Amino acid sequence: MTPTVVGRHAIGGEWLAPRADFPSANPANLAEAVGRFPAATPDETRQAVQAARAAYPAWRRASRIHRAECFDRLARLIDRDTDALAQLMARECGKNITECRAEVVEGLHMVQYVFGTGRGPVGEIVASEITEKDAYIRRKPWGVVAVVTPWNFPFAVPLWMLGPSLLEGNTAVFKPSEDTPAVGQKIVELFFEAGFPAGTINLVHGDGSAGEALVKNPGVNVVLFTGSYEVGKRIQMVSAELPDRIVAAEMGSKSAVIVCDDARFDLAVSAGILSAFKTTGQRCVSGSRILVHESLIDRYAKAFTDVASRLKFGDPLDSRNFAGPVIHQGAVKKVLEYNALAKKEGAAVLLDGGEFQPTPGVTGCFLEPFVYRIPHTPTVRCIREEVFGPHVALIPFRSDEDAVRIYNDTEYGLSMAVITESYRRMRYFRDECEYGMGYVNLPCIGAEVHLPFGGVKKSGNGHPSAAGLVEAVTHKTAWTVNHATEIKMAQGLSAEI
Ligand code: UN1
Repeated sequence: MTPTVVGRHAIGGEWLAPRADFPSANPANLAEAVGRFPAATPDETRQAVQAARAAYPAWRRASRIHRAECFDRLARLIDRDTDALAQLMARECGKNITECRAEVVEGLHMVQYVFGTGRGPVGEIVASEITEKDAYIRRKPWGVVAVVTPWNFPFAVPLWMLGPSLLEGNTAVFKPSEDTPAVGQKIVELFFEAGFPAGTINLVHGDGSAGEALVKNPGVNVVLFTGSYEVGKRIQMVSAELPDRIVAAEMGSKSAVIVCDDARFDLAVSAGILSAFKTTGQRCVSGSRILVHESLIDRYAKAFTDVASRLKFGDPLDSRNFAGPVIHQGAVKKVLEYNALAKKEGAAVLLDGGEFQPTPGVTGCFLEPFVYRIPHTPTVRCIREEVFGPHVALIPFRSDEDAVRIYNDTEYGLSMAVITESYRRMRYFRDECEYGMGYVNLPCIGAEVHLPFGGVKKSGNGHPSAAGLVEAVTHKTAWTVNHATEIKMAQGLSAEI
């Protein structure tokens, strides 16, 4: 029996275990508590922000290369602990162990990227109107960054955010999802072991109310958030009251794969399956809509349904399974409600996924895939709203213009894939679809950390995460130096007194 994790906040370099307020359950076996965690009181959250503020001046002044070297040590620790981290993640968020390992690697890549870029430029030198003047654009940190992260990528997404934030000289208060607090706590343990100074990274556990107290604290300069549109909107509204608050939000999606009539058929089926069902459809980029040219849709529907019906959903620790459960019983209920809605809205059901238990005597949050076909030009809710589970619509289209119109007809715009052999088509979809990440002849999932990650419309507010986050966690300053012995002004302004 694996020991249960004792939940602790980390404030100013101290570990505090004030109470055990809530459990973190294993979604594949609800009887198993992965750990018990304290929910931060408003006072504890305030102390965490104060600790981050207190640590900020010294951390900002430290050499950027020194800060980067802390990430080098962190990378070695992640590499050392890959298996243990993947196991903990599989138990706490239910993702298959193979995906958990890939996620640890994704987090490691971010840390390595941050270490590498630590020796890179911090700004640029630009021209000046005055011969004797040098002009620089330099990036400076904002101060304290709040990192509020989801359960579906409990390791990589926090590192996407903490990496660029701390490298640039900010300090952080991290609130992991209340569904994956043990993985969040483990991240902070590794930062401490890597030698990040006390207070540079602080941890508070809790649900939305801890998050709300954190976001309302005026001592926080930047909020980095990945999660639902509703929470992201609330963070932006609260932040609008604060004069120098930056919010970088990456929110929901209704991502899609577009299968053109010239597609390589087997590749198109694999791209659809991986987009829809990896992580049990619980990536923010999951492709819950597969748009298929009408000339192919009957054949595609048959092949897709055939593969989907054979996917094995089961124990996350068994690498032979394709994917695991959904995160909790609330998610089971939500997906089943959307399955029912699709039926009510006239969908032709191809696979009627319901609840099931792969292991006799063990209760987990398992769902079979739900696959349905919807008629042309639909206006139904089930293909516009985010479901976050193994629920996918196959939708026919007649022309490239028609596919773009259907693709763009949601309030989201995160990721899309087009399956085609034509470079002209590829370019047309690239320019006309609304998205942050676009893929050709690939699934609409699987980004790499050195690329910007984010979306448009209800999917994001224009500040991508991963490598793109440097834009949100720093501000640009202009710095001009006169090398003449008298003053010379720009715009021909007289310096005579
Ligand atoms: C998420 O979907 O919440 O692009 C993050 C991907 C992963 C990250 C997903 N690298 O699928």
